[in-house]
Amino acid sequence: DKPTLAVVGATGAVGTVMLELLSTRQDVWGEIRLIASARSAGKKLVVRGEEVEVIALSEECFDGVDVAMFDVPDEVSAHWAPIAASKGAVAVDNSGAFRMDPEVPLVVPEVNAAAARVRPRGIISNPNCTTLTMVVALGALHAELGLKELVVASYQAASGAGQPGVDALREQLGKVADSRTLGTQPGDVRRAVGDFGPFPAPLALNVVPWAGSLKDDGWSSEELKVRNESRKILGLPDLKVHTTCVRVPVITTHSLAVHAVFENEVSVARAHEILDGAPGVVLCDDPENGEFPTPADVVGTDPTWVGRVRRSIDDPFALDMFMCGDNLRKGAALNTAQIAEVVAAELTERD
Ligand code: 11C
Repeated sequence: DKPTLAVVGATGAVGTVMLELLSTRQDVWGEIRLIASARSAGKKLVVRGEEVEVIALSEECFDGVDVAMFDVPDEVSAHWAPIAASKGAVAVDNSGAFRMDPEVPLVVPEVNAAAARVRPRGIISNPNCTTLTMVVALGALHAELGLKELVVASYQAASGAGQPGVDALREQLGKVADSRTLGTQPGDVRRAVGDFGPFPAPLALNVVPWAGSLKDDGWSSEELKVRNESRKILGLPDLKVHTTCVRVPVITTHSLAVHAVFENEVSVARAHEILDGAPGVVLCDDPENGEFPTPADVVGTDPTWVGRVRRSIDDPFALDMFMCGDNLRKGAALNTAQIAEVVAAELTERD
């Protein structure tokens, strides 16, 4: 029998993309059970071309479930993922609740699929979308060249802050679109926009050097996640990572400027060769013809796109690159689905 899948958070921004994905990927699942808060119970959603009624989250929801995906806030996952695991399901969690727990593997199938097999708590974590925008390409480069240090600046889309982020950006863009003067005087955009939504400054006609919550010494939670999660996924606990996370007025698809220092001398030709052959990566690097990834072109696609690959002028051991990835697909729903499929294959193999 094919394994039973539960999708917890089926009605949210990531859940919606998940249902689309499950309808297009190879069908490894028997029953797919859709779970959400009591408010959404009774709604009918389409998955694999069939209408399925959403049921309210409860302990009984997990009866007979083999794999339970969680696309919900940290506190909801923190409470419910262990309950799903205690009922025999493997929980695949897209929140930040368990990522740095040493007893929970943090998995990106192209990089460390085997880690998914060792899960003492019955929980597997899915990384943060900003980490996921670079780690597949960096994993491929690391395997050949040995990664030593990263300097990263992110350009993060509004949908990283969920539907309220997207709504706020669209509303702000509406307020500034017709003006021929806004953006020329200090504070004029701030006053015109009024409500910043989930962002600490206007996002329309602006960039905002902030994502997440304030942590020690002025770091944002997002910057610490990029550092700590990259170290764990790549198995490099001492990797030096310097990150600045920035929000930009893009709806969906995160981008990163990455300076990566390696153990070995690098060349653009060798980097191209590695990236071109790496599963889950598309090399798009022909600046002479104006070809490089941009979020507007990458949105809605699965791979990590890499372009602007240059050898550092001042360090023959370092590359500078630009990467884009859809934060709702590989950054969230797709990687979660891929992990769940790795588990499904393991369960099927065992039977
Ligand atoms: C953002 N990356 O763009 C965040 C959203 O740890 O899963 C995802 C937060 C997380 O704001």
